[in-house]
Amino acid sequence: MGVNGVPKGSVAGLPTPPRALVMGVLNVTPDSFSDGGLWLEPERAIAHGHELLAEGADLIDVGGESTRPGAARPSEQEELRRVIPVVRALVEAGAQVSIDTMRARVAHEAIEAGAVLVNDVSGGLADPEMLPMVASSGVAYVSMHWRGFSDQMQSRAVYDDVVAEVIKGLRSRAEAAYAAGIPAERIAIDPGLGFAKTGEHNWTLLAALDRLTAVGHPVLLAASRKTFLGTLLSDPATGRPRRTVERDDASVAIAVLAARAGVWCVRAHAVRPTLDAVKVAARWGAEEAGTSP
Ligand code: PMM
Repeated sequence: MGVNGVPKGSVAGLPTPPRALVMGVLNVTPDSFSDGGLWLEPERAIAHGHELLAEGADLIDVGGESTRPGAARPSEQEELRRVIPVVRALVEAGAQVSIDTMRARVAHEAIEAGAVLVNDVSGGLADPEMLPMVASSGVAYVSMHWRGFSDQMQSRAVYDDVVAEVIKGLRSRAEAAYAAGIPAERIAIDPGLGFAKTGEHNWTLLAALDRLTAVGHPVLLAASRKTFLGTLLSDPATGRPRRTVERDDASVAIAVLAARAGVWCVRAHAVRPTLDAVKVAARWGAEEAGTSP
């Protein structure tokens, strides 16, 4: 585990504050599970991106494909139409933009528009062109643990030992990334909470974050507003899951615990409270370590 509250590792080419980074979520989709449809028009998406930037997001993660369980894929043309104007406008506004895509062509055009990070939830498995394209572009890469597209992933949530199998999968995809020419210092890993994982699997992985940070790449964690939090917070009277937009306090709690465990970056819908929380975790850890300002 890293020093409490201080991220374990950094990714070449990205900001390095002495705390976990906060990646703001900007889904330009009709159907993402928490904010789908809200920012589908480019102007609205750009305006929301400006809000995330003003709240202090270190990175803004622009995505045009919903990965909610069961979601259908948009065409490549449609994905490009959704994301490229948004990436361009936010880069012009001074943001560090991450492109959340499984398609090499979308990633390539986003990089041309100024994106500095490719966030590939398939770890390079969905598009054989992705790893070589990222290698030649020189940007940073997030490789997430993945077991297939959204229409099939829930049936693949079967593990004997979820932590060991996720770590094995992440190591094997990191090796594929090195083999394609992406330098190790540009790669972060992500256990992919909710992707071919039940809520129980997610909690098991969270409790084992120290084993993930020991793999040797900075760890990104994306728990914000996910279904397992809705289940945890379900109404005791009706059993109904907590609504997505009312899961931010729990998401912030996860962010602070993840920061304590040495996670490099947390992906969040509610940027301002998440940033406050990781600052608290870092200050607290510095006090413990005797390195406070
Ligand atoms: N989850 C979603 C989208 N992109 N990217 C990474 N690296 N890790 C994730 O777990 C992840 C992701 C789905 O959540 P959303 O609908 O709130 O964007």
